[in-house]
Amino acid sequence: MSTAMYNNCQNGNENVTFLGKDSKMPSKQKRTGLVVGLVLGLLVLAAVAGFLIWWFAVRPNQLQQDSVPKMGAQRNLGTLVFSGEMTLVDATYKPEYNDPKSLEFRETADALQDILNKTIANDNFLFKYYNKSVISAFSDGLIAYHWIRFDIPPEQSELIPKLTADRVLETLRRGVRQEGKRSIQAFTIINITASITDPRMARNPRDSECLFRLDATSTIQKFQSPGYPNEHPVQTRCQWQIRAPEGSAIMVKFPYFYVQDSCSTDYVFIFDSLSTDTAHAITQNCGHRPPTNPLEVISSGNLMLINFITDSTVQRPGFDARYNAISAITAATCGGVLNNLTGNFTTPFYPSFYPPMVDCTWNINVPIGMKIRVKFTMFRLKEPGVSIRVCNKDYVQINGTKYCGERSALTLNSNSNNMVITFHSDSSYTDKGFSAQYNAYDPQNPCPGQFSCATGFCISKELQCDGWNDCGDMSDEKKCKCEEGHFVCDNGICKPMYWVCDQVNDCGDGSDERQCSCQKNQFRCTDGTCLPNTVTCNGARDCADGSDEASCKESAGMCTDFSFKCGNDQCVNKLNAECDKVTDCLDGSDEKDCDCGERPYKHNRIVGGQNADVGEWPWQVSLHFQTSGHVCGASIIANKWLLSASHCFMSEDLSYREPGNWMTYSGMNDQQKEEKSVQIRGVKNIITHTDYNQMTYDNDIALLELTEPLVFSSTVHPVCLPSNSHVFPPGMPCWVTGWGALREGGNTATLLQKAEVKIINDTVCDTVTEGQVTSRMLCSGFLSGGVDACQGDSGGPLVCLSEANIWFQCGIVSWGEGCARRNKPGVYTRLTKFRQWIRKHAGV
Ligand SMILES: *[C@@H]1O[C@H](CO)[C@@H](O)[C@H](O)[C@H]1NC(C)=O
Ligand SMILES: *[C@@H]1O[C@H](CO)[C@@H](O)[C@H](O)[C@H]1NC(C)=O
Ligand SMILES: *[C@@H]1O[C@H](CO)[C@@H](O)[C@H](O)[C@H]1NC(C)=O
Ligand SMILES: *[C@@H]1O[C@H](CO)[C@@H](O)[C@H](O)[C@H]1NC(C)=O
Ligand SMILES: *[C@@H]1O[C@H](CO)[C@@H](O)[C@H](O)[C@H]1NC(C)=O
Ligand SMILES: *[C@@H]1O[C@H](CO)[C@@H](O)[C@H](O)[C@H]1NC(C)=O
Ligand SMILES: *[C@@H]1O[C@H](CO)[C@@H](O)[C@H](O)[C@H]1NC(C)=O
Ligand SMILES: [Ca+2]
Ligand SMILES: [Ca+2]
Repeated sequence: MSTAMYNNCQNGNENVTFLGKDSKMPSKQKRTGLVVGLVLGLLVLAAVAGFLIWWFAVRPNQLQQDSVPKMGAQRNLGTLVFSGEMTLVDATYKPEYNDPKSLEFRETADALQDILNKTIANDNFLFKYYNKSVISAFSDGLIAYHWIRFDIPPEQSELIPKLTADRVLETLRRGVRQEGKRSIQAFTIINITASITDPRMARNPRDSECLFRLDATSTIQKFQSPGYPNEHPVQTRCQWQIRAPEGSAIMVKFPYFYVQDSCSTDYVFIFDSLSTDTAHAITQNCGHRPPTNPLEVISSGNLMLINFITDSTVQRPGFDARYNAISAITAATCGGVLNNLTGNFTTPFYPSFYPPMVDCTWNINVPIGMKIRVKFTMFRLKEPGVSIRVCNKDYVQINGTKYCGERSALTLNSNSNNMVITFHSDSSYTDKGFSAQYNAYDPQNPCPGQFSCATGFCISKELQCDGWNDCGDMSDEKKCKCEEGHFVCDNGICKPMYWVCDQVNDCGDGSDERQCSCQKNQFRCTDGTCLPNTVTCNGARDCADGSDEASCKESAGMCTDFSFKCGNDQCVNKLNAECDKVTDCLDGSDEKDCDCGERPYKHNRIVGGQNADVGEWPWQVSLHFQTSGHVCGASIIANKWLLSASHCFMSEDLSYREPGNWMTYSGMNDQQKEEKSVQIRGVKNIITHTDYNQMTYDNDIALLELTEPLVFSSTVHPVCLPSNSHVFPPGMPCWVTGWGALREGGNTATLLQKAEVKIINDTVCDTVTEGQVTSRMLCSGFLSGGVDACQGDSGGPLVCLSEANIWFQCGIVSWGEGCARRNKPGVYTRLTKFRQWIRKHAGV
């Protein structure tokens, strides 16, 4: 048995990530392709030495995503607990074994504990640290579930790595059979297992509280965490053993799930067994799950163990659960022959987690001469510590290639009229699985009336050569005739000249950035100047903007434009030092007021498409004017303060300046639904910027003071404000949200919309807006059109995810020419210029 890894969400968020290498989002919309191109571009650029800002700002997110989960949860370092099971060959199961208080349980458990005692006593090394062995349950088979505890004194902590599961298992295997035979009540013990477990899950049924034994039947029953729906107690150690009749499997659904968002201290850990053996782990979860993504798991057999562990002083409501027995045959039946020209198929019980230990085969057959295209609309087979390059645990296999992990836009084509798709899940860790659609097509004419992408997608003919990567692999943008004033990439793609040398690989092959970088031994300042490498971190300001000293520990105390200025006037030379979860200022002021920028609901990912999920952008506010409904957006920066744009209020019509004419809606997703979670507040005071210029939109910022404070919740939460030294580098992917018109001249949206855009280099921004931007504005968008903020988004936030997984507001939607017009970016109020102004007027 290898070292256990039982903490699969150690960094809090369950993969709230930007598009990473293997997690490109599915999306039907125009922008997707460019996003993919952009990501590729960013990745290529990461390799370019000297591209300092991007390197620091973005790369660590991607590293984090790939990192292997570490062992967490072992809080009391000197205590090691190993749990597992053993088979008692010649003993028979009795119903009394279900009850730890019964004589049968006590006698058999004592005899086995004695056997384990003696077995460990034969090993001098283990015995020195041995505390005890406990039999925690029995099940039919006859299987006994055990755990064994060792305590290593702090002064010998160097021995901890030596006391491994392998070491314990070796001793058990060698001795337990013999001791079993010698025992007064003799047992033949085989197939003993042991894996390291969090000591907090090691419970003795004979003297512990909060242990429950549930019998699942076909009728749905429920159980809840202690204290639900109010806060659970601190230091909760609860266990639910669920059994179902033979031939059944168990389904458990959590309609409500809210545990602190830090899996190493607080979690729910579910096993496909009655012991906490990682070889039978199903999933470990923490955080607050949105109703759109409930946790629902299924066992492979008729046993399940659910642990609820909390430590922290932070108390949450816990969970509400439903359980029932289903037929084990149903649970493991999947796959089949698909003969229709089109159809759908999913992993068993999708969108619940699939059960452990299932194998499915789908055999798709279509008429001879046709081929098959399969598109996975959802694909999530993630397991802790598994590399998506090997897929050695759960996988989908098609024509000899295994797929696992989380993927988007996975589309595969057959070579013939037949396609075989297999799915395998092993004995531990399950996930949501996949949902796929297939259809047959004529290889002579794969996309009747449409353009056929190299990936097999069919797209409308107009989308070919329109500057957008609609296919996802750029195949619709190759072999195009470039317009005048466009740059021809080496791969044949056309790009506006402005994109050349803007530090973003827009072509996808790097050809637009090739002639621009500094020489090998040179450093590139953020303003593009090339200087010798030796200027970095030499304590002198060589780049005009000081970027050569921006991230240098050595330049302590030196103040540049990039330094974070602490409350005590100390300068920290570290990029974006505020709220990065590391205290840099001696007075701690960089990590003060950082309860912002996190999403209370844990989303699987930034869901593809344009509709936002509930709680995905908890700082977004809708401003309603009189009876007109939604007019502008705003963002929450404190419980009594919203941030918006001056131009929403500084209209010729003076009634827009009247606070009493406005109503604010926080925690809203759907404009037409009366959502319970929405908090409606009036406006007490509107503070617009005195230098706001109606002609140029300069200083387009406003503060709204609410009549009553907001109560922060899973759907109402503030965003972080950047300090004036905060850097949002060109090319950085950010998100703009609002209920604005989806298309130019179109209606406003009912559901909150989101769009991924990238920060545009100031020089480029100035050029394309013909000099209309001031230093208090910034541009973002895709210059070739498509996604952008539109009417009705005004005042709404442009937010970017920091390296420390915190959302900072970077801009306020201000203006743009039309929306989504080619070569016309959106223009935003540059928030870093207004940090002092906000502090002065709102005290935030
Ligand atoms: C097993 O050993 C522990 C300590 O070594 C002791 O406290 C316990 O009573 C023993 N159990 C049995 C059943 O002998
Ligand atoms: C086992 O640990 C408990 C709790 O720390 C302690 O009270 C007990 O004496 C220990 N038993 C042995 C045999 O070490
Ligand atoms: C013991 O384990 C082996 C190998 O995993 C398995 O084939 C066998 O069926 C097990 N025996 C019992 C009685 O469960
Ligand atoms: C195939 O199509 C027929 C009729 O359209 C439908 O009744 C049947 O359920 C479909 N079969 C599958 C496997 O989807
Ligand atoms: C497959 O699913 C899609 C999307 O959910 C649906 O529109 C389509 O009708 C389904 N096709 C079949 C054959 O069930
Ligand atoms: C399956 O793989 C083989 C070799 O890896 C390849 O030649 C063949 O074209 C593939 N077939 C399909 C249907 O993709
Ligand atoms: C912006 O792009 C221009 C070329 O389009 C380039 O010369 C300049 O250095 C870039 N500026 C930054 C800050 O990257
Ligand atoms: Ca698995
Ligand atoms: Ca220097």
